[in-house]
Amino acid sequence: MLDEIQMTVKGGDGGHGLISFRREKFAPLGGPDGGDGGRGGDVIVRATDDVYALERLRPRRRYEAGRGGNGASAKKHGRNGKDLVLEAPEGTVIFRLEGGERVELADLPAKGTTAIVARGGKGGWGNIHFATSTNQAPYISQSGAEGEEAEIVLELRLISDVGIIGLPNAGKSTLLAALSAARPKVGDYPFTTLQPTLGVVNVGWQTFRMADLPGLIEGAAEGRGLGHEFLRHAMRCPVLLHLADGSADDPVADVLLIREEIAAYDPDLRDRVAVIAVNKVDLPEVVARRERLEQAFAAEGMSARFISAATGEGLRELAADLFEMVKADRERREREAVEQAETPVLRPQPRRRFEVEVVGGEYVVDAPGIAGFVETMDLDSEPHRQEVYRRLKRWGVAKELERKGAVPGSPVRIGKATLAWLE
Ligand SMILES: Nc1nc2c(ncn2[C@@H]2O[C@H](COP(=O)(O)OP(=O)(O)OP(=O)(O)O)[C@@H](O)[C@H]2O)c(=O)[nH]1
Ligand SMILES: [Mg+2]
Repeated sequence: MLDEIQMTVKGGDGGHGLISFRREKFAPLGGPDGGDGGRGGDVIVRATDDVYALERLRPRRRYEAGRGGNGASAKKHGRNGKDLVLEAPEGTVIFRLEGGERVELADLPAKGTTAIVARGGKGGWGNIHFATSTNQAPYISQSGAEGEEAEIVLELRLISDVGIIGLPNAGKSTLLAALSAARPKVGDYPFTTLQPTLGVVNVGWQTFRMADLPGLIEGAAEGRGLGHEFLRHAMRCPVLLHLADGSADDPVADVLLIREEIAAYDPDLRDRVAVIAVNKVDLPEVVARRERLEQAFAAEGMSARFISAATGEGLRELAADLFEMVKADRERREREAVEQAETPVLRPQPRRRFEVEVVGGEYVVDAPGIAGFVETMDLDSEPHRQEVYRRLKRWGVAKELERKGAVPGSPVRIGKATLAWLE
C-alpha cells in the first residue's frame, strides 16, 4: 500500500493582457480596449475517504493546472485557467521540498478539506489599464505571471480508523476477514501478513475502516521483524485493537510486550485509544483459562474481552464498540477541520515593500510584489520600459536607487528582469 508520493505541481500561467484600440466607424482613433488575461488555475489537494487515492496519482509526474486565457479586444477578460484538483486520502500531510528539506505545508484531517499547493499566476493587464492623461493610446500590456511551481510530497498519516495489532498468528487477518469483505491471507505460520490490508466494517448502515497490520515481535521498535514498517502503520490508526492469541503461553505478557514496543517507537502511541481482545475462545483450552486470564489482565489494569474470529463469537459487540470510538475520533477531527477549512499555502506577498542592495556593481531590488509586475513587462519595448520607470518612481524605488548611487545606465535587477537605469 502506497503511503507516500512525490510529485511536481505547477499553477497555471496567467493569460496575457492585450494591446488593442477601439475601432468604430466614426472614431478612427478610439481609446484602448485590450482586455486582461485570465488568472491561471491553482493546483489543489482535496481529501477523500478513499484510502487508496494515492495509488491513482503518478509519482514524479508533473501536475499542472490550466493556463489563463489571453485578454481580447472590447475589454474582454480572458477566461480563468481551470484548477487542478488532486485527491488524497484524509489524514494526508503535505510537504514542500525546499533544498532537500521537507517543510510541512498543510494537513488534510478530514474528508473534503483542501489545500492549495501551487497558485496560478495572475493574468496580465490589457492596455486599458495603462491609459493616463498624458498617454491616451498606450502600447503597453502585461504578460501573464508564471504559475507557482513546487516539489511536494504527500504522506499518508492515517491509513485506517482501526488498526489490529498483535503478535504473529494472533488471528488478525482472520478477524478482518470475518468483519469485512476483505480477504487477507490467513496462515498457520508467523508473518503471513507483510502489508496492511484494509477492510470496511459495517455497523448498521454506518461503516468504519479497519486495517490488518503485519505481526509485531519483540524488538520491533529497533527495527526487528517488520519493525518500523509495522509501527509506522500503527501510528496511522486513531484506534488500536490489541489482539492476543488466547492459546498462546501468556496472552497478558503478549499484550504488554506490544504496548511497550509501540510506546518505545512513539510515546504518543501508549495513550492511543485501545481495545484488548483475546482471540480463539472457540478452543476448549482458552475457555478453560478464561477466568484466570481475565484476572491477570485486571491485575495489569487492563480489561480484555474474549472473541473468536473463527466462529464469530463476540464480533458484533466488538465492532459496535470500536465504531463508537471511531465516531468520537472522527467528530474530534471534523471539529478541528472546521477551524482550518481551507489552508492557503502561500501567504499573501507584502506589496510594494522593497530593499535595494548593490551586488558586484549591480543594483538588486528585492521586492516580490514589484518583481511580479516588472517580470510581466516586455522590457525590449520602449513604452513598456517607460511604464516600468514610471511605476518604480511612484513606488519610491527610483529614489532609493539614486540614493544608493545608481546613475543612468546602471544595471538594475528586479526578480528575473534586468534593465539599465533610466537614461
Ligand atoms: N481456533 C481458532 N483459530 C484461529 C482463530 N483466528 C485465527 N485462527 C488461526 O490462527 C492462525 C493465524 O491466523 P492469521 O489470521 O493468519 O493470524 P495473523 O495474526 O494475521 O498472523 P500474521 O499475519 O502472521 O501476523 C491461522 O491458522 C488461523 O486459522 C480463531 O478464532 N480460532
Ligand atoms: Mg495476518
